[in-house]
Amino acid sequence: MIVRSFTVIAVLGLVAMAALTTPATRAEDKADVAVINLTGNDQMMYNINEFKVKAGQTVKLTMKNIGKLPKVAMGHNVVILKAGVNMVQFAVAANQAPPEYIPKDRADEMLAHTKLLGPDESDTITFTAPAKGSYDYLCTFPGHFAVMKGKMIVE
Ligand SMILES: [Cu+2]
Repeated sequence: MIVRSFTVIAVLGLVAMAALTTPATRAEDKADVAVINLTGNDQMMYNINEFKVKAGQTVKLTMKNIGKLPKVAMGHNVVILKAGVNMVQFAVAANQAPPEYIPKDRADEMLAHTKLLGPDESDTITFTAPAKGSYDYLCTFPGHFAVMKGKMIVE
């Protein structure tokens, strides 16, 4: 009898905990979105060379090419690399991957990437911020990464 009562209390306790924690967690997840707006211009520059997000947060990143030069001459994208990937080696490989300059054989080295964008084009990508750390991002249009690069800081 004592054992059975204890079991009932324990089960009720679990049900109460689930009821208290689950809805709150879901609501937080929905609200917790980092919105990042990147631009690239005809001077081969991003507007932001560093942005901060929180680990586990949903990141909604929009990249827009605000230049006027044609895409074949001044296309822009953004590729966010996983931790520990050598950016120079990645960019060299990307040079060999026209027309988008996304090296398909290195898919496992990218956290996320946009399309290659011409004037006035934009692309929005959504991904989950990884573990705390510093992650390089770059434009893989040939020659751009020397200046079109930055860091996503995950706190
Ligand atoms: Cu570029």
